[in-house]
Parts: sequence; structure tokens; C-alpha cells
Amino acid sequence: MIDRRAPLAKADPAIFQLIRREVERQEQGLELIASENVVTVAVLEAMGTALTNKYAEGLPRKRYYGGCEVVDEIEQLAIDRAKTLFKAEHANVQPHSGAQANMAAYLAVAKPGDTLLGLALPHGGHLTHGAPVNFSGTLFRATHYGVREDTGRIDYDQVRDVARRERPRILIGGGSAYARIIEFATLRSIAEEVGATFVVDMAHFAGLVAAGIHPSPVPHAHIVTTTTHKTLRGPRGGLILCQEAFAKDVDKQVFPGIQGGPLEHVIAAKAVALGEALNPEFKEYATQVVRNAQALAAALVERGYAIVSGGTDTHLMLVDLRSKQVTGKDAQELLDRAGITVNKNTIPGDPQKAFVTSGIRIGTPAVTTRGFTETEMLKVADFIDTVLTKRDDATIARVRADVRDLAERFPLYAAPPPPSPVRPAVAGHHAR
Ligand code: DSN
Repeated sequence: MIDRRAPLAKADPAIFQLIRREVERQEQGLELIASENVVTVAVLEAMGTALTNKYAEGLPRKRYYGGCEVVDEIEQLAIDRAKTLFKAEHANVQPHSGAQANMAAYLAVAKPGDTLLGLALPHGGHLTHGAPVNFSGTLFRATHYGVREDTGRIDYDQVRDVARRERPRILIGGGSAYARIIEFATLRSIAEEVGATFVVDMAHFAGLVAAGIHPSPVPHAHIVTTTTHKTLRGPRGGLILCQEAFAKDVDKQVFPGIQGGPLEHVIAAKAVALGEALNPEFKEYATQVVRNAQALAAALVERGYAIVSGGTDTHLMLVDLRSKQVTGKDAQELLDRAGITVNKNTIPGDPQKAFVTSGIRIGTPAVTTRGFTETEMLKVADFIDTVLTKRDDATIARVRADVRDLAERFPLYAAPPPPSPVRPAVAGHHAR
């Protein structure tokens, strides 16, 4: 018999223990994957609610199901907060992910077979910006621009040349491993010149935009897409902002175009996170994220590492490991063994295959949420350098112990006694 009221620990001990192990992994290690963060207990709580029971196809006050009066209010709050936070004319909070936000945005302004122009994946772009293995590269005719090898920065002259030649229907700004501020006004002027719609995917730096410490693409782009879980520090999901003129088409493409029922429990958590980002404290957080990234980049340069483009304006950096004779794949594995999580990443002009790579991408959103400042970033640089230089088991074990020691001084959530897999830390709570 299924006991509907049993807590998870009792109802499904296998899953409960695995969740507990994952929370411990997060507590004891250093999360340096640039696209990850640590949500607040309030965001977690909103997600784990009975809102998951509700079907609500449609939009607030225009639903295909009864009983939507409460979720209407929740979704409307999320929409209003997104519009306020990003000073946008329209927001759709339903995309289940950034990839689906991009798909809906493209289909709102282009037809299959039309041409897209985006930053190439090996130059820091994203799969959904026209990679051949993704819907964006199979449904559409994808063309690309890149970064200059000498500067590591987007070559805007090349963007203009390719745009004039290819006449894209959509020009995409944004990337997944691009550390510099993107010139939105320049890209918009190129889009205007060739008659393209300008779409910015700000998934990576949305939190910095929300905090007002990074230029906003909203005044320049016709449509802006984002995830909600990276620097924005919300639940895993997507969001679309656009000018009023595109609102109907965007909404129609999200539903019924590519999605069914919205995930109202996730939308509630998005509303909570957007509310947190409206809090002045979020600006301090985002400012520290960038300071930490710049401190880490400078410390790695001092230790002989090359950073693509020489540094960062944002929360992430791309480390070129060629001078250290270690591949991105090996570096990722060595660091993983020491409790430091990064991802291997191609660098512009990478001689290695995508599964090996010559670089790693490092980001500071998660460790900054824990409370790390420049002081801890210097320790992190030492950990990384020690592991990648020495590479022996004894050194890795010693660094792993030091990593755990440092991590435990900045707890995310307290030890997880049943029934709840996570509980807020009470004393010494550094999470913001
Ligand atoms: N996978 C994400 C990242 O790591 O940047 C983008 O979707």
C-alpha cells in the first residue's frame, strides 16, 4: 500500500539517500561550474509544493482548465516581478528551460529553414545558437561568427560581414563561455542593417543584469531569453522577455507551440527568486561574483595560466591550459577528485576534440553565494594550481581535505536529518 502521507525518507529510502548524498557532495565540494548556483531555502520550498498537481495550460486568466485562480496569481506575480526587474515590456515565465525559451523565441520570428546567425559553439556560443546537433542547427540554416584569436573577443567586423553575406532572419547575441561584455548596440545596428530580428540569450549573465552591474540587452534586443538558475539564482528553468510587438507570437510559441502545461511549482520558485533579485542585497552578491571571478583570473595568470581574452568582465573565465601540458578533460577529472567541480571547454582555435579540449571554464556564482570573497578565491587558485601541477594521489587527497575544510566553513544547508533532505543552516550561515 502506498502511504500518501509518508515522508520521502520512509516512502523511498533509496531516492532519499541519494538526494542526501548529493546535498553532501554540494556541501563538501567547491562548485565552480559557471552555470550553476545555490538557491535559497525559500526557492527550494516553493518548488517542492502541491502546485505540481495543477494543470494550467494557457496564461493567467486565459486558461484551458478550471481551478486556476490561485496559480493565476502566482504566475502573474512572477511575470510582474520579471518585468520590473528587467524593465521589460512583456515576460513569459513558462519555458521549462533556456533551450525551450530559445526555441520559442526563434519560432516566434522565423520559420524552419530560415537563417540564424550566432556565436560559434567552439568560440563560446551555445548549442541552441545553431549547433548542427541541436534543433537550432537542424530546423534552421545556421551560420556563425566567432572571436578574434588574438584578443579572444567577438569580432564585430566579422559579424557584420557574415550578416551582410548570409542575410539572417535572426541575429543571436550571447554565449555560454564568453567572459566579456557583449556590445548589444553594435549587434542591434547589424541586425537593423540586414533586416534581422535581434535575440539576446542572456542566460549566463542575467543575474548581473538584474543587479544593474552589467549592461542590459533589454533596450536593444527585440527578444531576450534567459535561464533562471545561473547567476539569477532561481530554480532550473527559462524565461522570455520581449517588446510588446512580439508578445503574442512569443506566448503562442511557448504554448501551444512547443510546450504543454506550465510547471507552476517552478514558476512559484521563479517568482521567489525574482523577488530576491529585486532586493538591494542581490546587487552586493552580483558585484562580489564579478570581483571573485576577476580575483581568481588574476591569481591564475600569476601562476602561469592563460585566460582567453586576458580576463573577465563577468562571472566566468575560460582557462587555456596549453602552457600547463594538461587537457581540459584531464584537468576536469583531476579537479573532480579533489572536490573541485569545473567543466572542460573548448578554447578558440582548440587543437583538441570537443570531448578532450584544451581549456576549462570556471565560474564564481555558487561559491559567492556561499560567502566566498577574494581571500578565498586566492586559496581556490592555489588548490587548482597544486592539483594541475602535481597530479599525484597524495597531493590530490591533501587538497581534497583542504577543500572540504574550506567548504564546511561556508555551509549551504545544515546536515540533512530526516525527513527533510535539506534544512537551512542556523549558526554560521553564510548563504545569501
Ligand atoms: N549548459 C549550460 C552551461 O553550462 O552553460 C548552458 O545551457
